[in-house]
Amino acid sequence: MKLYDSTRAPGPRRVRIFAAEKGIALDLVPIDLGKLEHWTPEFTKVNPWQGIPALELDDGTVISETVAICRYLEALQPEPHMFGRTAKEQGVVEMWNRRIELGLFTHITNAFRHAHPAMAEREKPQVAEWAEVSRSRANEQLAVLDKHLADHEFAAGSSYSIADITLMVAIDFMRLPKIAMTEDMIHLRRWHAMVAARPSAEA
Ligand SMILES: N[C@@H](CCC(=O)N[C@@H](CS)C(=O)NCC(=O)O)C(=O)O
Repeated sequence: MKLYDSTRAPGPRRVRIFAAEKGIALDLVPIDLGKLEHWTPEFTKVNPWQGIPALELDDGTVISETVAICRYLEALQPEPHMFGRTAKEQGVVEMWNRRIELGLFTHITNAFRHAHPAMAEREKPQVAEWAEVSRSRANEQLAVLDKHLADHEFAAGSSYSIADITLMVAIDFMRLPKIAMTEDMIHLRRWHAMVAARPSAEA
């Protein structure tokens, strides 16, 4: 299995961490987004959506979309469960993963994409106001998540899951648009230190 990857992009990092938690080895194929390698005709054949991550299976099938790739890996190797085991766990993990991806991660990436000069070529048009709105939405969500983590060890349910990966990668990516956890977000900080200490965080 080949993972089209970039060490700088948050999406592929989610997949690398997910695979590392399961002990699944992936052949990494670097794609340089800065050089627009994802816009080349060769890569467009791999993924017409021109984004990474994309996972190419040995039979040539390509699965793109971060969560779809993670679901495929989960089906291939269910242990350790990262999308929940019981119906209730699966519902809770899905809820938090979507809340974090749609409610936080997307705002963080838009705060970066719509403001940073390095993204001008790739995000047309860049809308500065959109970046500012995204930044304030992200800050609101961080406060909500801090409250949630006051009485929850993990982002979703009682064990580590894809929701923790999505949240950690989103928070680590905040350094680019210069968004930060405030000092008083002690629960989010406690949780972040815990998940960042897992060996998979280095993947
Ligand atoms: N919905 C897709 C989004 C894929 C995506 O946008 N990936 C980013 C990197 S994290 C990318 O390839 N961006 C291309 C660009 O910035 O031009 C997913 O969840 O995998």
